[in-house]
Amino acid sequence: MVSGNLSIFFQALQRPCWVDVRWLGRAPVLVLLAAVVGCASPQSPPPDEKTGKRELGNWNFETGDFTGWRTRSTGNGAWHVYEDGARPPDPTDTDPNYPFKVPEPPEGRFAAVTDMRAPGTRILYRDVELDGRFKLSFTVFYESHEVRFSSPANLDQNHPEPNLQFRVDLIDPAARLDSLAAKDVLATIFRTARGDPGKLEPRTLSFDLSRWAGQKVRLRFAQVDNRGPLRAGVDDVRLEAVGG
Ligand SMILES: [Ca+2]
Repeated sequence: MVSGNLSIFFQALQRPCWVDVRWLGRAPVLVLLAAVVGCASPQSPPPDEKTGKRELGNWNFETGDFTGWRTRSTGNGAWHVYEDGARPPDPTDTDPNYPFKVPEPPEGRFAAVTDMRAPGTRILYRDVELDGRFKLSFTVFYESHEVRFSSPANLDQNHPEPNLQFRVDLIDPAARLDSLAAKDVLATIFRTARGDPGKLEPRTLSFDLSRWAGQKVRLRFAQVDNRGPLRAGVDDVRLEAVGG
């Protein structure tokens, strides 16, 4: 009987939360427990306790797509949601001369990554209404097959000189999406620079957004390459309320 109940328990764990009521007549305690544990599994993370925004907004890409986000690409390539670091998310959009191999999604099942066959600029972004003081955090990684990073003051893959960069900015939502003008870029949270190593393992960064409390800002992840693939990734973006 114990093993039977355990079987029901583990079956329930693998089912969507909403079907567990079927089992109530047989093992109510275990099934209710399974429902609670199942609902709290890593594939279904709870919303942030303070903001309630995380799951609703797909900040960690666990819907398996870009729900809540927007992307824009020029030239070749794009941002993709992926779940296997050794398998290109779109086989038609990857350079076979530089096989796709990136870290596994740093959090949960899915993350976002750029992939490409030729020069391009890929931007992933979303607007955030900061109705209070928040701390932003996210995880980034990259892998370049051309280790000489170069960051001219534009995101143009047609720039005549090498343009190989990955950067994360807070920008004015009214600005041109690819602007690097000082009046448009409110803050640069991360950027590659000349001399950086060609590979960055997943690293979590945080940044205080309190200065923009009460405003709407645009979070922009931008990656450009015109001298070989630079695959850049992001996951687990969080907004957490700070202070009282
Ligand atoms: Ca994730």
